[in-house]
Amino acid sequence: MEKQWWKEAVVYQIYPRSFNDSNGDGIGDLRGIIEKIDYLEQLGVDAVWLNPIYKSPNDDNGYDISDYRAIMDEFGTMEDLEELMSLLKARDMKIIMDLVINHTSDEHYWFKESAKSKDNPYRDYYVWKDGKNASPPNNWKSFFGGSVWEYDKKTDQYYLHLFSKKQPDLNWENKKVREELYEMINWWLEKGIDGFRLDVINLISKNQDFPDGKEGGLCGHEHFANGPRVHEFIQEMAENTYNNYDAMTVGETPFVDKDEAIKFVKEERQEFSMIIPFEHVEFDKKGAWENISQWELKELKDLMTEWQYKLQQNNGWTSLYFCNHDQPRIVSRYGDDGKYRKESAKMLGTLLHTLRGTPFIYQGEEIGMTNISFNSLADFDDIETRGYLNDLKEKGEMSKEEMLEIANYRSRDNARTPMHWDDSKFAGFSNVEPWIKMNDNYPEINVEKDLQSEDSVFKYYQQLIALRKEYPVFVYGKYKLLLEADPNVYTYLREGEENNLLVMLNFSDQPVKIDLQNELEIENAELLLNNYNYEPEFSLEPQLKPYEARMYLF
Ligand code: TEU
Ligand code: CA
Repeated sequence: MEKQWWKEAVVYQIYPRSFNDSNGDGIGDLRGIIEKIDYLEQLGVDAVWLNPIYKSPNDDNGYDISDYRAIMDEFGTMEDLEELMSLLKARDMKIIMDLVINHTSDEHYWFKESAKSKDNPYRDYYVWKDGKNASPPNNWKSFFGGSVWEYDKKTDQYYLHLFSKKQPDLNWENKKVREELYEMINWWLEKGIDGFRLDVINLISKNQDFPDGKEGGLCGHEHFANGPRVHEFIQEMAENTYNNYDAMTVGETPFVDKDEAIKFVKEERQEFSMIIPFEHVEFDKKGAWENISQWELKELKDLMTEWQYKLQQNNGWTSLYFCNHDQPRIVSRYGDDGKYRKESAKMLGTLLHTLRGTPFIYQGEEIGMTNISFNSLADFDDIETRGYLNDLKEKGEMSKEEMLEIANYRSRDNARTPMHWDDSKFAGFSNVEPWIKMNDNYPEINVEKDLQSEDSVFKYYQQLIALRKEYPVFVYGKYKLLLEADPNVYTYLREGEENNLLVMLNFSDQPVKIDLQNELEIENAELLLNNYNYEPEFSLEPQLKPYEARMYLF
């Protein structure tokens, strides 16, 4: 396994809109991030990934870009970004930008031209099709609800948008489009960016027959996810852009299973450093957003394990995450956001930092922030949530209360409410009402309070990051599952050249005893870290407290 800086790094994800507002307009911004560089350094992270900060009408909070080479007005200026970059560099921190090239905004110059007429030179930059008997060209469904086709009266054709109708898909079949994008990517690399997180990058190649999709799941995905030319396009892009730099690339890839994943990340193929897998954040939906299903630890263990084995056998790397700006908060989803909030936050943090891959911490996770509980459907801001709620309303099978419960559990807004810095009004995020409702538990859960507490989640994350730097086994060790059948405890080894790491994670709110006598032949091991304030002696039959996490070295 080749050594790479991005394998050794811990990445901190910043959702700029909700991180820190420096100029009192209720919207987080670049200068707000600059103000918090000390905080990032204190945590010990090596890189930050910024969600899109480019010029955008914000139909999907920056994932609809109208100018790839300009900064969103609310976030500041190019000078602010350059300052942020040089300040990060001075502290040895890398900067990763979001790269959204499956689609643009409908307000991008290319699309505005494209929509003008059928013979406009930019027409083929996007996917335009005739309808079928006054209906859309096919039955594909958008990620945000409804059809992927929007009818345009002026030219009497439909354009394709896998996301909102203000996010038309670029036509990657067109070489000119690809060349324009590569030029733009190189422009950013030349500016000194250390890498990219490539948004829905496995959706760029569509089946050019545009056949109807099978019903069930997101209709049509078999024709637009991992399409016929996807690897050809990615390899062409890689060769012409980031592979000429020491860049980190993270491909965001919905609808990719572990076999498909290898094609994107097998080192020899030179496509991406790593991908963002989805199965472990989808398995509890059982196919539908509105399913609040019970899930079993066994399922999560099996999934993680299959991926870990597959990737290490095939010389491939992955990103590790349990939350981001599209997902609910981790303690509310995989842990306990009540009595054991801090214990479970630390237990999940342990999982994040000890699996094989590059950990991504999502802002607020390091203080154990929880899901929201909005009182009204009108409080939801996210375009995906509103899309799904619309579909549910149209079906008419659910009460408002049920829909509210689901949205509070599932909505992307859970991760998008402002960061809690202290217990002052608006949580130190801003001095005016923020762009989205606050999570009302900020007086109890905030950075200042966490840092003052005996059992700080932040300090535990700090320790995890420091340990990961100290022992190569965290990065390069081989993963091996132990006690496969145990329904409550996730136990595994990382086997390194110099030493081995043993991790035990109790996912239940009860004390649980495990028996490792048939798994391990050791008598002693050194406790590296645990999440309760005591030092458990090493034993092959340990009794774990609720949500206890322990790490031993031997
Ligand atoms: O997300 C793509 C994606 O797969 C999501 O739609 C995800 O499945 C869903 O949100 C889970 O609830 C990326 C970005 O991360 C997201 O914020 C954008 O809205 C989307 O692409 C379109 O650019
Ligand atoms: Ca601001």
